[in-house]
Amino acid sequence: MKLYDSLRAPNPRRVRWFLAEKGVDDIEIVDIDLLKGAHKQKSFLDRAGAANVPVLELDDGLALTESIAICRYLESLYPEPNMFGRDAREAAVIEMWTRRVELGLANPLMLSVRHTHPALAVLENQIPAVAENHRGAADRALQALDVRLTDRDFIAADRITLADIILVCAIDFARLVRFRLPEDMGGLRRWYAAMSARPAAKAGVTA
Ligand SMILES: N[C@@H](CCC(=O)N[C@@H](CS)C(=O)NCC(=O)O)C(=O)O
Repeated sequence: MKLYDSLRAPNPRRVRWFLAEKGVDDIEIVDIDLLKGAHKQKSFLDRAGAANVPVLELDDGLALTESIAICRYLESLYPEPNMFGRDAREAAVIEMWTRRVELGLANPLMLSVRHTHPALAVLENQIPAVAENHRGAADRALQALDVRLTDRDFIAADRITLADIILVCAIDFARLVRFRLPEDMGGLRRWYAAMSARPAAKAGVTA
């Protein structure tokens, strides 16, 4: 297997973090320079079928894109520690929170960065109003998550799951545009400090 990755990009980092939690370190990593357009080259597109990362290329040539699909496949290969749910009920709750975090927060935050940060102008036709609109949506979603985390250590279960990984990667990416968790969001700030202290937090970031 090969994992096509890009340092500093939030979606590949989800996969790197997920693998680190599972102690998997023997998958070949191929760095793709997004800012130089390496993902738009024919050789990459022929292989991956989509101009984005992460891509997990299996030994039979199948290219999996979408970070959540990749993590689900990796969970089947490396089931412990479990991060997608041990039974139907738990899996449904984890999926519910994973989608809430992805759609309500990670996607809006990512768009607010892409439409703002000067270095990302090569990837995005930047429209300041889009950034502002999505930033507002992200702020509202953060409030709900802060309430959820008031008396919990993790978003969806009694242990780290993909929902936590998606959220922390989104928050860290938004630091590029000086995003910080508001001082009064005690639940989220406590959770964020604990997530950032995990050894896996170093996965997929530059030194
Ligand atoms: N929903 C996809 C999103 C993948 C994605 O947008 N990746 C970004 C990097 S974080 C990318 O490759 N962008 C290339 C571009 O914008 O041209 C996933 O979760 O894997």
